[in-house]
Amino acid sequence: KGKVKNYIQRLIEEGSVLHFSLLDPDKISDISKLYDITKSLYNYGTNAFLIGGTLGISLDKLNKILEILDDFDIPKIIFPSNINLITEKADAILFMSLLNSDDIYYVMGAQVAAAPIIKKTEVETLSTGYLIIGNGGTAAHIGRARVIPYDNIDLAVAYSLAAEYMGMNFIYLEAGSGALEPVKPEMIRTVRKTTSLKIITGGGIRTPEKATEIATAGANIIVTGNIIESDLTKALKIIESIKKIKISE
Ligand code: 1GP
Repeated sequence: KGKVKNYIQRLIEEGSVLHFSLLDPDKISDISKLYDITKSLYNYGTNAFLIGGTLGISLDKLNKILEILDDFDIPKIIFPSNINLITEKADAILFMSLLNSDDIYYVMGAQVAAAPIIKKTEVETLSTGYLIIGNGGTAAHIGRARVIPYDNIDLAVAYSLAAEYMGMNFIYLEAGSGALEPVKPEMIRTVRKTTSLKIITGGGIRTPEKATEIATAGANIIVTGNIIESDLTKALKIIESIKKIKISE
């Protein structure tokens, strides 16, 4: 119980910024290459695999991916877009509420439907407030998010504080997969200063420089997805740059 959360907590306490590799089942063009790709990510030190995406995902493909990842002793975490992506093959699930959605289904409905299913498995839940910033891409469209403008730090802080007061552990500041611009460092810095939530961020992070800037601003966990498929060497460089950072508090 609590294994994945403790693992994350320990690394953060040691002063590390974590990197999570997002594998979107719908975007993996050739599953036969997945083992080699994930092995490089693992060897470079990615801290966990996040598996999920908004469109075109089947439980079957998700399970196949999880079987391939079984060789690696880092957590495999489901990043769900809906209730159809729960499987006991994963170690944990980001149990998320899309805080800035106008649709109650994404705020609390899917969670209620999913809870009894999760209870029957050993899958650990990581309580996460999910906040969509900027353009927000497909996730914003499907999730009916009232997106937070990139510069509206006050709104991001207010939502994050609310998430903290409701007892959540993580806040995921999401710019949307493939976003032209990641979440701005200033927003991350301010959320970090004003709340005690662990910050996950992703969406549009494509260079080691951006990743470093975001990590030093105070993100605890950096997620990259698209770049793994489009330019693996770059993705590995991003991991390398994140590994170099040590935060002292
Ligand atoms: C999307 O935050 C993730 O949910 C990652 O985004 O695919 O743009 O890296 P990218």
